[in-house]
Amino acid sequence: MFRLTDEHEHRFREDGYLMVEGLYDPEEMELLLNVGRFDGEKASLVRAAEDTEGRESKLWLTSDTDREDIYNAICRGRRMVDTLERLMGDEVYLYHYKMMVKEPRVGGAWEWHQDYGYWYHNQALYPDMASCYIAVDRAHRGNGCLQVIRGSHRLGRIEHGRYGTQVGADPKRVELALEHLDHVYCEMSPGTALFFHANVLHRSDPNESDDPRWSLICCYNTRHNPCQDRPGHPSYRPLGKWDDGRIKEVGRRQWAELAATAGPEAATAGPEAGPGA
Ligand SMILES: O=C(O)CCC(=O)C(=O)O
Repeated sequence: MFRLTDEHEHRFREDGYLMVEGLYDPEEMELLLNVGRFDGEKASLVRAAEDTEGRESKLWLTSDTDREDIYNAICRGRRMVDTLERLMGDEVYLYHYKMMVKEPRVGGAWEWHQDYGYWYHNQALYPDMASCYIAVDRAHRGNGCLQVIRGSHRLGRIEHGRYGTQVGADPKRVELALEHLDHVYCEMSPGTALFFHANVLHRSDPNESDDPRWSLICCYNTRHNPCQDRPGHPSYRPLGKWDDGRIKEVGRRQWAELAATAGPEAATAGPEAGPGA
């Protein structure tokens, strides 16, 4: 069971991120991957995001907190929420969560940006927001793992503009940051989580490998931070915490229901079908 220490808090304050290996166990990630792959309802929300070379990543995004599903069990779980509340020094609520899928040889890149570079335009008053990137399957350099600039959350908000098809941080400021700060590739095995501050500069390369890259990114705002109330980017609403045991309890039930209606492919899904296994 993960326990946040003073040293973890110190690292998060200094680096702007904290990687926790094995925050989620193999069964939790296998359930999440299987549910994600066969979830027809979420499939109807999927949109493609194009990079500057025309390569497409797929993603769905929602702020739904009403359903009893594995996504909510993770986003509301104490392991996640208690950790973020300590790192951010306040009560947090769910801003949204999204599944990001980079398919083999197809999934595209994300340009350098800060999440607050976007959320600032939702009238979020402070950058006191953070996310947790969960590696659902293995993320490595070849399939476009997340990259961060260590300590870049202390640079303040950088101007963002449209560069090609994506909105990204001013490339001159990024270049300057890279002259002085470390560029870190976050290679992660399934179940590893990366907590990161909304002002951390991050990006990722396209997926040039035969391995898919699935990740669930859960994004939170702090209670003291007012913002516009928009679909997918809500203002404060209390987030009831769930016990972490519900991830497996709800996930097993959801997967059993999906597998029963999903056809023969689902019957072979399991550890050996998971690309990260
Ligand atoms: O999934 C990725 O590689 C990048 C995602 C990202 O930067 C974001 O959602 O803000």
